[in-house]
Amino acid sequence: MNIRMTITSMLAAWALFGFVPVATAHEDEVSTIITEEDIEYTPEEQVVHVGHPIRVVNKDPFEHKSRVTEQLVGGGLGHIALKDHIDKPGTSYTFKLDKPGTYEIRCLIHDGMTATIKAIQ
Ligand SMILES: [Cu+2]
Repeated sequence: MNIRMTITSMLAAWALFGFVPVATAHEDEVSTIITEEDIEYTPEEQVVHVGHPIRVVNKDPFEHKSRVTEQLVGGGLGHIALKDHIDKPGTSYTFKLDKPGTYEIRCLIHDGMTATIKAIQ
């Protein structure tokens, strides 16, 4: 893939999902890992700092579709921090939470596949 195609596909990803997937060796060292395996997110609960890279790794041999949504203190759902990312088998991607709060990561394909991410300052 040449540089122009790379930039074009990154811009397309940004337009679709509101973020640019990042995958560098350096980030692997500092990312918090959430694994998708056997139709479960592991760990079920995770605390991260705001702005800290969270890497989602799909170890299942099939797709997941992840949405990360803020859970409001009084109940209900707030803003969507990660919109319906297609997690291809054997791939990973990174996202960040920009605002403190409690978030739910949910697979839109597999009912009951959820985990909690708490973002602190
Ligand atoms: Cu799934």
